[in-house]
Formats: sequence, structure tokens, C-alpha cells
Amino acid sequence: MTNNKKLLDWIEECKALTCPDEIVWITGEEAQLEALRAEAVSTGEMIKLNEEKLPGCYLHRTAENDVARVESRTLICTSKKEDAGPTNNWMAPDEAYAMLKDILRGSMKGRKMYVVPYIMGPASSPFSKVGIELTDSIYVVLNMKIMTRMGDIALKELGDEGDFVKCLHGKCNVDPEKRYIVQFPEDNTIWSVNSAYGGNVLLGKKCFALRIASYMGHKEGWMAEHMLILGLTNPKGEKKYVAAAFPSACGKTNLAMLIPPSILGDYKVETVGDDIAWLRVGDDGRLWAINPEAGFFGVAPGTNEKTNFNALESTKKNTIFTNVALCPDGTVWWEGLTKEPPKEAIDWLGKPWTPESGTKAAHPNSRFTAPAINCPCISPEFDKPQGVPISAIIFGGRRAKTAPLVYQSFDWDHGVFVGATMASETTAAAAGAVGVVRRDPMAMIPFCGYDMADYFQHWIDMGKKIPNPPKIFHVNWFRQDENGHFMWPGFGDNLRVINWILDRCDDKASASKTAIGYIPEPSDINIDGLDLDMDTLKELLSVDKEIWKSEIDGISEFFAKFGDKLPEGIKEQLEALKERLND
Ligand code: GTP
Ligand code: SPV
Ligand code: MN
Repeated sequence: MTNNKKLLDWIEECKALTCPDEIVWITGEEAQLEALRAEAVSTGEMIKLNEEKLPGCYLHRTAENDVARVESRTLICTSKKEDAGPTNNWMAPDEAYAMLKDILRGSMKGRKMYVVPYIMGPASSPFSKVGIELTDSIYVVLNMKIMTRMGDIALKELGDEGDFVKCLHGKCNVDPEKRYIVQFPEDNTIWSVNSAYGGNVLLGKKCFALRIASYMGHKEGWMAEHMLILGLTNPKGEKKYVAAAFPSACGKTNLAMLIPPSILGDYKVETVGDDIAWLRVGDDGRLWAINPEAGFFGVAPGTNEKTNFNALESTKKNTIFTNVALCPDGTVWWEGLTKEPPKEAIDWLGKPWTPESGTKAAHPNSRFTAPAINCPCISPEFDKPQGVPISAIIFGGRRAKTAPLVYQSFDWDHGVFVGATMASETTAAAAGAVGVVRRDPMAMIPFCGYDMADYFQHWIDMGKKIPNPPKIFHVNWFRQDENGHFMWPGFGDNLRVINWILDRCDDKASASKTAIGYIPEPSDINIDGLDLDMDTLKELLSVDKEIWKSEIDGISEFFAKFGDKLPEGIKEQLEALKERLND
């Protein structure tokens, strides 16, 4: 297995604390995984789906109280409180370890502890990092197999002396009152207890690849971001990559694998990543990105053949579904999959359901865990150790009003301000109210592992280190008319907007300068073949100065949290925006 003493010692410590009956090293080999699947089916932890229609696919139902990330119980434990910043929950590391030890003590009695070695990033990439997750959940093991490069490959990468992120997950009794997702950035450590749901327990994902990695990136001069990575080849054969940060359940997976509308000609779209990007300055002075993940943990509801064909295709084999509905023929269903719901099904709670039930068959945050290699448009660069060069960074959110369809920042520093002032309506991806506008800078408010004021400064500093930086944009696919209908068709048609963005990167498209940034002329966006008139497009591209003046209040209130730590560069941008709005 391994001679890595740090690893062996740490496993002994965790064993002494949690007292599992047995320790099982996960090698990543198919025979071992197949035995685990069979065991999970025998205990009811997973349901085997129709082998003909969905080969290698399983359904898992979480506890009713355990269906999304819980931000209120997510802690950043740095020795100094101010290092976690005003937007994170903080606890002193000693206190947090003591509290969690009380919860974890003996919690794996009668259970097995699985040792899951994994790499975030392609094997042998200078970007990549190793993590080890100890868990008492087969669901976690099988999901980690899909989401990461997992097993012996990771032990090899680790070597005898290598360092790793120490991830300990105990599902305990899935008690929501004792649920904690805790990051110790100074110790490269993550402890998660009393949950068995995706983002809380697949510790390579948000906990490591964003919270711990953003802390590492701040120290080491790189960036860990909540971004998809997308490759686009235009009809002339010119290829570019863009990265886009939207908050949870705001369209990253969809944009990452969109189907080009044929009206734009022979466009090719390739997915490098759908949720997380690690970015570094390359020797050529551009910003390069890898996707540290190996699979998609995607939102099921709303995914269908029309909205996201490639995601749906990705889920047709070797996929784990969480909290979707089960059909009588052993297939799955969720709201929005088909126009006609099934006549009967078993809902996400395991109860009989019909369309007349008046409840949702699938949970709004139900998910699929699908291997990236299943995706018909996965990029040939997906596994490349050096990643891909990024031409544009796109921020975005769900805003019924305020934000236009698209605008471009004046320069990098203004782009950082655009990211720092992002806001979006909350979604079911996190526990709590849905549809409430909240500030979510760079879509990182739940995921930044240190003081967000320092994070803004890090963005500004990175700009100075990138000789040829990406251009920065903001999009909003979710603007609504007075009847509450989305004004923009979205999905594949978003490429019409991306097309303008790519042309701007080559200085090929026109724009008009407004108070908030460069906005396309309506004629710059191709709406041929859409059921959308010029007036609606004009409305989508309009900037209402009065609404933006009130937006300033929301921004100022949010920035006030950071007190003196708010970077000068950000303050200057805010003053400049105020002036432009008053002009
Ligand atoms: P996380 O995995 O939580 O980070 O979410 P995500 O950002 O990848 O969001 P995803 O692409 O899964 O989309 C979330 C929801 O938004 C789904 O129900 C989609 O159908 C819907 N959606 C995505 N893109 C669009 C769009 O362009 N327009 C509209 N109206 N809805 C969209
Ligand atoms: C998100 O909430 O942004 C997700 C799902 O991508 S989770 O893994 O739960 O964080
Ligand atoms: Mn996400």
C-alpha cells in the first residue's frame, strides 16, 4: 500500500478516535468497487437501477434533513479569528477539534473505515494535489471514485514522503444538530460529521478544492475558483477557453456543455470542467486552468434533452443518482426531465408518488454523479497536466432585475470589482431560504477559506502577475419580465452571448461604454431564429441608473463588513462607479 509514515500515523490516530471494526484500503480496482456496490445494495444504502436502460447506475436517498450544503454549520478554523474573515463561521482550532472529537469518538464501532486516496487534478500535473479521505460511508467511496482520480494511482502520486490533505468523514447518526463541516486550513485538515450528502462529505470537492485550496493559492500565488472551464472553437477554427463563476445552481454545468445553436455556424464546444478551476500564471504570461475533478456532481432538476443533452448523456451509465424519483421500470425521473411526468413513481423520500400528489418527486437539489469521460463533449485537454489557457473570465448570477444580459469590465481591476460585487438569488443547493438576493463575490461566499478582503486583494495582486490576463465579463441569463418570465432563452442560446465575448477578446466586436462597463449594441448579439424581439433584447441590455444607484447601497453595506481591510483598489472602483452613475 504505502510506506508514507505521515499517512500511516494519521490513520492510526483516526482509528484510535473512531474505533472502526475494520480498515479497508480502497485501491480503485473494479472488483473491489463492485463488491462495495453489492454491499450497499444489500443494506439498502443504494438501489440498483435498470441494468439495460441505465447500466452501472444506482440511486441513493439521503436523510430528509440532509439534502444540501449547510453553510451555517460550515466552519473555517484558523488560529486567529480575523484570518477567517467576516463572511465565514469561525471557531478556534482547539475548540473545534475537541468538539468534533466528542462527536467522532467511537462513532465507527460496528462499521468499516475506508481509506480513500485521491488526486485533485490530473496525475503528474504540477497543479495537482493529493488528499486522503477516511470515511465510514460506501456512498462516499463510490462517489469519490467518480469525482476524483482515486485509489492506488493517488498513493503512487503521494510517494513515501509526500504531503496530503487529511480528510476525516464520519456520518455518525446524521444528526442535523451535530452536523459540522470543518476546515482547518493551517493544518491541511477537513473534518465532516453527521452528514451523508454530497457537498458536505465528498471532501475533495468544495472543502478541499475550494476552501483549503483557496487558502493554499493565496499563500502560493495561484487561484482556486468556483468556475467551469469551457473550450470553444468558432467556425473559422479558432479555439479559445473561458472560465465562468456562477453561484451554486446558477448554470455552470449547463454552460460547460452547451449545444451550439446551428445559426452560429459550425461551432464546437468542449467541456474541461463544470464546477471548479485551479488557475496559475503560465510561462507564456497567460492564465492557465485545470479542472481538479474527474466527474460531475450536477443538479438533476431542469436537466433534459433540450436544456443539457450532454449532461443527460453523461448520466446514462455508471452514474449515482441522489434524491431523484424512482420509476416502476427501474429508471429515474426528476422535475423537468420530460414534459409528461410518470404516472407513478417513488419519490425522493421513498414514498409512492403520482402527479396528483402535489409534491415534488425529486428533491430540488437532487443530483447525479457522473464520470466526466461519459460526456460526449469532454475536452481532449481534460486530462492535460498543464491545463488550458484562459481568454475570458465570466462572472454571473441570478438577477431578476439590475444586471444586464452581458457587460465587459473596463480592465482587470474593474473586473475584480465586478466579481466582488456579484449578487444572486439563493437556490436549493444550500439549506435555507430560496430566491433571496445575496452578495456572492466570485460565487465564492460559501467557499473562500480565508478573509474575503484578502481574497479580493489576492485577485488584484494576481492581475499584476499575469502579463496577458483574461478579459473579465458579467452575464445574467435570468432577467425576468413583469410577469416573472425569463426574458432570455438561455441554455444553448447563451453561446450567442459568449460569441460576443470571444469577439471582444480579439477586439473584433463593438460595444458602448456605460456606467457599469462595456455593453454590446443590440445588433452585436445574433438573435436570428429566436422568439425574441429587438425591444426585448434592448431591455435585456439596458442599464437602469436608478436601480444601479440603489445597488450601490447593497454593495456598500456588504463591503462595510470588511471594515479597514477592504482593499483600496476595491474602494476606488466603488467611488468611480458612483461618479459614473451620477454623470
Ligand atoms: P452547482 O452544481 O450547484 O454549482 O450548479 P451549476 O452552477 O452547475 O448549475 P446548473 O448548470 O446545474 O443549473 C442549475 C439550474 O439552473 C438547472 O435547473 C438548470 O436547468 C437551470 N439553468 C441553467 N442554465 C440556465 C439558463 O441559461 N437559463 C435558465 N432559465 N435556467 C438555466
Ligand atoms: C454547489 O453547491 O455549488 C455544488 C454542489 O456544486 S456541492 O457539491 O454540494 O457543493
Ligand atoms: Mn458548485
